[in-house]
Amino acid sequence: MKKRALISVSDKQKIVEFAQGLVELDYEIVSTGGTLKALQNASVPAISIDQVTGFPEIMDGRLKTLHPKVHGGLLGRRSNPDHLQQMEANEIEPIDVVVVNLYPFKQTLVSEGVTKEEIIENIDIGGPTMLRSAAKNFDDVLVVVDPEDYTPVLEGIKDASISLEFRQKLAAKVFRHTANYDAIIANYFLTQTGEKFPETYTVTYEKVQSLRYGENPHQVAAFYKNPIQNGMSLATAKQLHGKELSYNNIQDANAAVEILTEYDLPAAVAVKHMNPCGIGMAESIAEAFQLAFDADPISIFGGIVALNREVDAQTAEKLSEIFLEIVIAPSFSEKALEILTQKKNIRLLTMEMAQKDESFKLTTVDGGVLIQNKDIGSVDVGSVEVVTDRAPTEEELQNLLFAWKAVKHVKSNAIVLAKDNQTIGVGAGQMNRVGAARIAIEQAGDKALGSVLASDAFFPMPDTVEEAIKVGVTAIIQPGGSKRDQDSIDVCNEHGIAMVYTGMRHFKH
Ligand code: 93A
Repeated sequence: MKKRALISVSDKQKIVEFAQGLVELDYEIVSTGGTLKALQNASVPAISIDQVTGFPEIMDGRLKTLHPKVHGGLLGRRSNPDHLQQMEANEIEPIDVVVVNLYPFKQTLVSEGVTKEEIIENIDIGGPTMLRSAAKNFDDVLVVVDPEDYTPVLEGIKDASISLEFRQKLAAKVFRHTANYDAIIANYFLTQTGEKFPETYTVTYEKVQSLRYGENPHQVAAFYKNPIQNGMSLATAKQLHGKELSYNNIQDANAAVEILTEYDLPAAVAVKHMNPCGIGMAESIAEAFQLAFDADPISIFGGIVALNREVDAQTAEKLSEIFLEIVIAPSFSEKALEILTQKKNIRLLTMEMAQKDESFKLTTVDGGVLIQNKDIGSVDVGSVEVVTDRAPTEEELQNLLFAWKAVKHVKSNAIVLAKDNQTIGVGAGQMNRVGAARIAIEQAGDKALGSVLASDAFFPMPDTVEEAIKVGVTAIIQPGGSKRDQDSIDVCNEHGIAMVYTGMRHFKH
């Protein structure tokens, strides 16, 4: 009796060659509707699945292969006489090779203008069932889910070199694949029903690349992407020039673009160790970068610069004067590229910088993960509350909001000093608030006179306000909510300082 291969694939690439190869190795091919047509069009001999099942494909293809003649042929153990006897009694012929790839659920989900009905129809039931049956019986059945395996499988059959280990590897691939497939479907249903935190949380990430090392050279690392995330993502950013991204590069670049999503006007940010060392906003992107650079011309060295407008030649000239790890922007003008690509070591990336939907952030702790939605909270002119005798001037208010957007992205405890749409001092990641303020103030130096201050969380005592007033800060923005708020307000009032509350804090640990 001829050996049998069942082929049922959505992605029909390379399938004709593979099937032809099996025919040449004396296999009989059984196929479902679309696959059969593709094979017949290419003159590859094949019979239809209904010839095996004796049952038509019905319900628009929802029922094609879900039949005991198929699953008996996949699950029956060739080494078990009872199974063999039962197969014979029920006229079940063994199937020796199964080639299946599934309805493109993920691609359908992220395609534009797709309807719910189309999404649901792309949930493959028969395909995973065959894959799982065959994978369970990997001893007897070769199961091929990945087109990359077509050639090795053909060659292995040809020279009879297929080992049990190889079969089991193919089976493992199947269970990984169907688990991922189901997880994506489950996540889709969860988002549809609004359920955020189910009893178990399954996330499937797909490998983008192995990284040379992690945060340090003695750590191993890889980059995985969320396959169904739309919009802005480092995983889909386009690299135009330079060496491969490192682990730290990816984290820093991500931090940089997240900061930029806060600003609508042309803005530039320089990031070091995931904190902004300079942010500038201006009429043109060249001016914005100049501000970001001048904010802290020392820390920017070896940093990552992100810009939210096309990089033009003028900006490129300026960028090329310093050593930078990465420049990332929505696009680069031709001239800008010409200038920047002369630098061998700079990495140039393009990426869309629209704010990400309501995606979740995962943080690992030993033995588990913490999940929360992203901090997409923001305030505007209308939602801040003036708590001092003096209200901020129009200009102060603009600067306060600019600084507030910046401080949200600085590691807590965070203090930012700003003036004229430029950060002039950033105090990050200190264990006490006044410590962060001191760092920001010291960095601002003379520029602190007439600046504004933003604090990511409330002042537990008035010491930060006192330090700020000493150097000439004129207005302060903070969430409010401390037991000792009044002490800070009193100090402000004594000195004619304006203070506003946001009612929202931005811890970032
Ligand atoms: O709708 S299904 O879940 N019902 C089935 O019985 C079934 N059997 C195979 N989808 C089913 N398939 C899938 O059809 C395969 O996984 C494959 O993706 C696709 C191939 O269909 P066609 O050969 O008609 O293009």
